Amino acid sequence: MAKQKSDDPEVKPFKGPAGGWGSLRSVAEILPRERVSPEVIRELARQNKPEGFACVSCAWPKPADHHPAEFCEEGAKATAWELTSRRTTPAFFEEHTLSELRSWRDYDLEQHGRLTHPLRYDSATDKYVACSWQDAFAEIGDRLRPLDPKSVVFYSSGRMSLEASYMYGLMARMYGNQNLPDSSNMCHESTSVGLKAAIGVPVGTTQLADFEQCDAIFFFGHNVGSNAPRMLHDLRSCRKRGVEIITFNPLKERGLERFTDPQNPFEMATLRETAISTQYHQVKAGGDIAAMMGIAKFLVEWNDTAVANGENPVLDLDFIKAHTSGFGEFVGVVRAAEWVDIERESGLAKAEIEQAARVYATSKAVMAIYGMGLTQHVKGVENVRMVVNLLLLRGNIGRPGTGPTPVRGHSNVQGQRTVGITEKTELVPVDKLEEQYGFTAPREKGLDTVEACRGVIDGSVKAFVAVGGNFLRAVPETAAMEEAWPRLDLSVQVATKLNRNHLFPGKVTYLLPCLGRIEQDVQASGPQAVSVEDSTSCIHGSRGKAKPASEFLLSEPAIVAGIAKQILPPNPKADWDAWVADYALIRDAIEETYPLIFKDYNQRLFTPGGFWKGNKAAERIWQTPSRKAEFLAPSGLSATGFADEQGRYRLMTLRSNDQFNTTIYGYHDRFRGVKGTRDILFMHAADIAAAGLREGQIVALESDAGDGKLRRRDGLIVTPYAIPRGCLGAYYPECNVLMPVEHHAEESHVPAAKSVPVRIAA
Ligand SMILES: Nc1nc2c(c(=O)[nH]1)N[C@H]1C(S)=C(S)[C@@H](COP(=O)(O)OP(=O)(O)OC[C@H]3O[C@@H](n4cnc5c(=O)[nH]c(N)nc54)[C@H](O)[C@@H]3O)O[C@H]1N2
Ligand SMILES: Nc1nc2c(c(=O)[nH]1)N[C@H]1C(S)=C(S)[C@@H](COP(=O)(O)OP(=O)(O)OC[C@H]3O[C@@H](n4cnc5c(=O)[nH]c(N)nc54)[C@H](O)[C@@H]3O)O[C@H]1N2
Ligand SMILES: [Mo]
Repeated sequence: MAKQKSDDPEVKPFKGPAGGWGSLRSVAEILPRERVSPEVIRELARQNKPEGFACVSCAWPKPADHHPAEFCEEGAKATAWELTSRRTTPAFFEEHTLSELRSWRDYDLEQHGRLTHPLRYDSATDKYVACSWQDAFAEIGDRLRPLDPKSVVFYSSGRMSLEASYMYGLMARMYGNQNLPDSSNMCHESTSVGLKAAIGVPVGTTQLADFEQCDAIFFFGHNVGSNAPRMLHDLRSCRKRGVEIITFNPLKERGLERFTDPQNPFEMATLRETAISTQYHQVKAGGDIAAMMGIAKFLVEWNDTAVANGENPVLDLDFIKAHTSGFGEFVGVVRAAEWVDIERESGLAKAEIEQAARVYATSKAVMAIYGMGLTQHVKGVENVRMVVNLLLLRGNIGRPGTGPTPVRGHSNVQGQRTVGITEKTELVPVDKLEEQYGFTAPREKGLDTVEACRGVIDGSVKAFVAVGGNFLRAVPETAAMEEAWPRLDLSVQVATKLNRNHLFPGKVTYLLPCLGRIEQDVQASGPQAVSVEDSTSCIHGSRGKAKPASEFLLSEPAIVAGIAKQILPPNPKADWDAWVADYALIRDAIEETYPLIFKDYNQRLFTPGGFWKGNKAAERIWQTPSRKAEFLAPSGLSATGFADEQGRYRLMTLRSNDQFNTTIYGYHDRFRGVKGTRDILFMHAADIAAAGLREGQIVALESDAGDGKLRRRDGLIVTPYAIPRGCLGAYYPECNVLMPVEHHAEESHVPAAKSVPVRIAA
């Protein structure tokens, strides 16, 4: 087995741009590493194009007028990862016990290749053994039927198609629960909660066309160069038009600094770069509310002056009057905020904030783009609402070139929510489902990710079914979770590759291999297509054409149906077999449940650029209780949820440029200059000195949650880095062991992964 070398780690500033030759070189290295066939090259040409397949990496929209190659370095890695020629067969499991595999790194587990057979865990030998699909479904059914539905969790990770997601959510409700946590619970749930309360929709209001009409972009807490690189094309076009891009990020992320378009031969040949951010503010982790409060303070002040002088107001007072509520109270809070507090909490000087405010005040159309840097905080929902407050001040929602633009994570994470993967009754048309399928749907709120973790630890969760993802690795408190997992009566994991979650069996355990989205999915009626929803609410068809990794794989819809038929009484209205035979029938069922969003679903499936599901807030129709857009003042200036203390740091857990969530593609983080290791602790040079440490020293982090529980991560290399004082950076998921389950966003329960209170131990 090929183990990538992780010795000789090296950290040295990276001088190149995002994209550019480094990106092409990286793609050229991946393809041989995965030992891919020429087929992969063919598939890359179909990626993100009409009639092609929707990339399995990020959720950035796929434009109608696409580039010759509509994929990025990260998308190429994801495709190669799925189409690798490597295989993890039953013979592999004959040679390795789970105890042994638990000592392997995440990288080595997945790098071994695609799972090929359904597997059952045999506790006598501590090994997985091949089994038949029939036996697997039968025993899963036997175990699930007698359980109290409330004690069973149905997790999914956000790449499952709309079709499979709809079936999965329906199955859970017919079985008797809404315990449907998904990766969104760890990701943009703060957006879903915050935007819903403020503007009446749980999603962003913008589309790709808005990039052509904005004149400023405010960019918070998203690492575009690594995590949504195709957006760099949109940002670059904006810069060419002179759009101001004002970035707030504790780290200087290369993709936000400069970019060379690998698709542009002239730029590549001449090493031309486009500077992306026109202002770069290294805000403290958790300091965005304060920074935005500072901007709002300038705007209010300038508005006062303008109005007093009889000039045009700086705030859009007509919009505020006609469309919003809560303005007076919000402005009261803004006026009361003190500059010393704003500067301390944001880590930015008043003059710096003034620069940003000046651009905001003089721009006609502003978009606000953001990611995990805002959502994954104790006050993550307040962060999101503060973005809305800022936009509302100048009517920057519901006009061309304006609006909140959350950058979603997984390729269909937003879509899963659209078709019923949610623990919240109010997000699902339960009455409609009851009528359509003739059953009584549960109304009791289901378990989200944090509650599911609590349930696994306290033993109230008895069975866990996961379609995709790596729950045990992605969640907080990984040590306690791994310890508790074997107490489950049943653990079922549907996956494409072996990951750490699979190494922790329950009393009965199945590991079921499925087709990936790039692979051809042939059912009784012929080859099938599926669909996904992107970050801008556009729905795209996706057709896999690659040869499946093994003849024993089933599709996700087929696996969901296989379980559903075992645990539910026959119901002619939910014909699982007919759905699996022809996915167009699942889409008809989805259209019946959601007639407005999915009108003419099958006919519109392959609309170039996708078909838009619509957005009331974008039309300035506010589906809030007050029927207005809500100014909602934050409860304080810091998003961290804990007080600063001597020796306590704010740890941000980060993705590298060489991973997709818990999937580690490699040990380089090119843009941050890290080579050959992930055991890095990014720290300000002055903090290193003040703590009596030195560069390269190996230290441990301990959680400083104040609950008396020891959580520790050893072996981190102290690395001086341009990061605000008092803040630390280290990689996810290796540092999840430091995160208490209870350290989460207050209203959305998103684990607060961007400000974990820690101390440094020698
Ligand atoms: N290649 C690749 N693509 C991906 C993923 C991947 O792992 N690899 N993951 C996918 C998923 S599921 C998601 S959710 C997205 C994640 O994409 P991002 O939203 O970019 O998430 P992170 O990589 O966690 O990086 C968060 C960024 O926020 C900054 N940050 C941290 N704390 C703060 C703060 O308090 N304030 C501000 N202003 N900034 C802060 C960090 O420096 C970093 O630049 O990407 C998706 N796309
Ligand atoms: N500390 C910290 N924790 C975090 C975060 C953070 O920034 N910091 N980010 C959070 C976020 S934003 C997210 S979204 C979660 C991610 O949490 P998850 O979505 O649970 O994790 P992934 O790493 O995306 O899942 C990878 C696994 O999915 C399986 N897989 C891949 N493709 C397919 C497929 O087509 N079908 C099926 N069935 N399985 C497939 C593979 O077996 C692979 O091992 O992590 C969260 N956790
Ligand atoms: Mo995510």
